[in-house]
Amino acid sequence: MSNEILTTQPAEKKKIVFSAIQPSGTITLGNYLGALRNWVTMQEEGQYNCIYALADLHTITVRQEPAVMRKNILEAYASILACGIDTEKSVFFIQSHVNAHAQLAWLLNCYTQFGELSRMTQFKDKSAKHADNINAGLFTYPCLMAADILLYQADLVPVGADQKQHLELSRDIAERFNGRYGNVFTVPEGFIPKNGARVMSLQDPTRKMSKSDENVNACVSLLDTPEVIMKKFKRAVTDSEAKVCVGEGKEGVNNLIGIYSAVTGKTAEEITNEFEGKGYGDFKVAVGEAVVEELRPVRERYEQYIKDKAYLEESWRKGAEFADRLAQRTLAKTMKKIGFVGR
Ligand code: AQP
Repeated sequence: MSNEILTTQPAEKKKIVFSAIQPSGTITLGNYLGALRNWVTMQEEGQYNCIYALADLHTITVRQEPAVMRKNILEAYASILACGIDTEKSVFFIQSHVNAHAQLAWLLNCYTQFGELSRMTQFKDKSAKHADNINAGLFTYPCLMAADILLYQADLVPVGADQKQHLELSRDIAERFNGRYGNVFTVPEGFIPKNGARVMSLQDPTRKMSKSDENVNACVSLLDTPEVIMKKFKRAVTDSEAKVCVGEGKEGVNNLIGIYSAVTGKTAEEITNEFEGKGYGDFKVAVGEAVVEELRPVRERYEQYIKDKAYLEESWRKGAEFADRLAQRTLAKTMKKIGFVGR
């Protein structure tokens, strides 16, 4: 499909979907159920031209150990292939391999106001969390995200609730730029993917499950062994009511029901009926087993990919070459409009 984006006439063009994920730790069950599984669905439905990126430039807004960062990038790339991203059907590349991201981000910095960036709630949250390192990158992160999206003239961007504000800013930047220079950027629409589950921490179910959570029991990784997955679910925080049903003040159980539902396709009502008269022990085992089976093929494919460095390199090179051609077109047009003189 890749060449289709470059060669087809506008009228025949499929909509372009862009999405990215940060290699800021081992990919979690939350990333999988909330994002990656939908990436694969969109790829397989064939309705869109899908462009997916591993957003490594974004990760350095928080300090990274070089060796750990390299390992995370490699593992995340292999994990995403293992989830089912097929480089014959989707463009899948590593952000730092395409220079245009950093270049367009600089340009967009100059078309974004200090006040707009100051209002971003993620900036406020992350500055509170990393008070010793409130760097300029953390502040201008939304401009890099806007560059990621606008470079590919993306029509659609699947977003979780926490990224809505950033997408709105990308739209504002695009509209402002187009207003001044004519039609340069496609103004992207956000959409909430169907079946996009939000997975919460197993230890503090009022917070979302995150790769960078320091509590290893809070988060199920795609690469956890079945034994580890079972152990984490058995330790998951619940409540004292001992009734498997959705309810207020039952965040832990609500989360487990959400996960079980996302994996098995059963509704919350069906799940409540299934566990009528049974305790949380049985329920947690059932959720753990369902997740183990869901992730088993992913982990098996991951073991193959991670051993095959040559294949990984070939895939990301192909992805970067293709992404680069698309990105350069937008970058060149943007620079010309602003008034730069070409080489
Ligand atoms: N818990 C979650 N439930 C559902 N979806 C989730 N996503 C992340 N966590 C959950 C979705 O995964 C995609 C990629 O996210 P990201 O890596 O760009 O950043 P993030 O949302 O900040 O992910 P993490 O795991 O929480 O990373 P850290 O710990 O580094 O901040 C997005 O589509 C996101 O919605």
